Amino acid sequence: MAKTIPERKGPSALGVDAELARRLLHDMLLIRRFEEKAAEAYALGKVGGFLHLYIGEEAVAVGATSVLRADDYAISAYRDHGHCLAKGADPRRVMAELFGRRDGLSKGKGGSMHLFDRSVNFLGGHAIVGAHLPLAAGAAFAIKYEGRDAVVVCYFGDGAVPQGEFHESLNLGALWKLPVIYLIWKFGQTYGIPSEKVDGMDVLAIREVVGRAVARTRRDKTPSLIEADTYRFRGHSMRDPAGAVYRTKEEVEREKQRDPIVMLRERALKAGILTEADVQAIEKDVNDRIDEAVAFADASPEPPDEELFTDIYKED
Ligand SMILES: Cc1ncc(C[n+]2csc(CCOP(=O)(O)OP(=O)(O)O)c2C)c(N)n1
Repeated sequence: MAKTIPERKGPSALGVDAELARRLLHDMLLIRRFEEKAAEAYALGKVGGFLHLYIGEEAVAVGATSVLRADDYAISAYRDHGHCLAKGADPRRVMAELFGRRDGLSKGKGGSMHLFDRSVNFLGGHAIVGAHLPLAAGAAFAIKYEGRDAVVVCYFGDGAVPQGEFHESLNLGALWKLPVIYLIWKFGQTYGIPSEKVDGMDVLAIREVVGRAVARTRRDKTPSLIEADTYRFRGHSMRDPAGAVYRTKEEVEREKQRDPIVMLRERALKAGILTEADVQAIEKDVNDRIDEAVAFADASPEPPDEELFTDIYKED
């Protein structure tokens, strides 16, 4: 059997064989070396204007492109060399563009931030933060209008998130069901404030992340943004008690494997922090209190009609 790289934990179900591993490594290295050379050329005065490097972030472009087809599209911001090369542009023509030469992808008229290669469906390099998000939606709309099944991958940094285009484009994408994947290369903060993503099903991870944010917010008087990745087991409301109107029962059952209560219980038992007897005592205590709450509510009388006109915060 062919050797495979063990899969990382996570949602990916893709196997990685030697050929794919070679391709991924090759494409990432190509971008890395290309940019090292571009930086050198810049220092030598061969590249005019701006030059934003992508070094260290190659995995995003290469990993994403590796699951695209040739008829799919990519569009990016000004940090675009990696996305353009990964999509298959000729490195010679990309370098020539950086140098402002006639054989460049945009005939030397665009430079580093304005690469464009129709032959590989790379829709640009865009210098204005957030400006290409609606273009991605537009390209996706065209695909849908023409009845094709291609997709658009739109890369951008988290700096675009506070821009109106971000909200407008994602909203239109959702409403019109456009085939576009918005991929944020997150480097630091979202909305210009400290932000973190956390597994919302892991109570200990949430303690850690929120604990950090509370300390920072208290100390620096700055807002924080936390994205807790969760899964609600029940429906939107009791109109959908089974929670299966917009998702399948199988999906819900699968996600229940991540039940935060079960996970904490198992971890605590495994680590010997709690015993079975402790867990049973907790369960009994909780059940008693809930039974008591129901009995209390059952025993409480209906409010009299005159209560309709009283202020609950006023002293009797
Ligand atoms: C509308 C707009 N405002 C400001 C700028 C100036 N600008 C260039 S890069 C940049 C930061 C963008 O950060 P981010 O999107 O997170 O990408 P990163 O550079 O970190 O990869 C800004 C504000 C711009 N190009 N466009």
